Amino acid sequence: VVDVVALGESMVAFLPSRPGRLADVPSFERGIGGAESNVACVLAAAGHSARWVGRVGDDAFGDHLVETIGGYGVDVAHVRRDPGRPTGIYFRTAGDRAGDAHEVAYYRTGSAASAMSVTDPDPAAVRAGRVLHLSGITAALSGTCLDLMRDLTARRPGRPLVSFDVNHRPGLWRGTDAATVLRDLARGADLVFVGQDEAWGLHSAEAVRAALPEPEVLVVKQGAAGATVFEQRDVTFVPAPRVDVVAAVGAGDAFAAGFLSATLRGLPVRERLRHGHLMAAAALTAPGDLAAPPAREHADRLVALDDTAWG
Ligand code: KDG
Repeated sequence: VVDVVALGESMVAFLPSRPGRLADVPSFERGIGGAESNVACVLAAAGHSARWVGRVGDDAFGDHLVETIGGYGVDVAHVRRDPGRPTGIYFRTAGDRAGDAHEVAYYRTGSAASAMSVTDPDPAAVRAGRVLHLSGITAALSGTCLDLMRDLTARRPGRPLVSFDVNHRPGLWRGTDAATVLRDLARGADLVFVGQDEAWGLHSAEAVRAALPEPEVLVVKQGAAGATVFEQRDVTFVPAPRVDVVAAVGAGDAFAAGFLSATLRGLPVRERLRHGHLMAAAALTAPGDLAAPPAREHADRLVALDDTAWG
């Protein structure tokens, strides 16, 4: 059994050669993006078996994604190739340093991934892991993708542990009530990650928990301050290490991967949070959507530092 299956759309990402408005950026460097495959890549780098399931076009960008994500050691055997639809791509600004504009331009309408449905990709391959990691991005891609998300978050006996990162991307949701859809999907998950800034206008972690009592484990990420976990009757806050942010994109995925890795290893909640923060710190201090994470032994040593080092 594979440790984690991550399902979602991956895209070729075009990263700006310099800061500034998208309209002014003269050239871009190719990278890869995709919240769920980012999680799979970080998990594979941390020594877990991870599978990414999705759809890409039968085109060069699809080749690049499959080869690059496969190169991280992620199982890509169940990624479908669609000869009739293109691989999604996106462009973004450097953003993220205080005062910079943050713009994202998606070219993914009608993409191969938007044709995902309850029967495609292979449902058996999707459900084959100990953990199935999903995100709210998929729900915004098309009606068939939303149906798939509803199917995968339906509570059924024998399903894998369902992990759901809310990942509200306003640019994908024009005209639709994202808040209600995302909250309903989160209700069906066992483990939920949500940023305080995307948490339905609620202003405290406790208020988020009150609005979302169903998931066994709820992680509320409070930006640079840290994150709070609600699990049974316990509430645990762990501060995040202070870092100089180079690019925030991908930090949430890295956090989820660190937390999931520690969960798979059966570690206590404080360590799960620290592993999340540590992987996020690695992503925050690198320009792309995906940073090389610290190796497991290295991460374990950093997590074991005493409270004074962790602030
Ligand atoms: O979490 C990072 C992702 O947002 C990025 O890699 C691109 O998947 C992406 C999206 O849909 O925004």
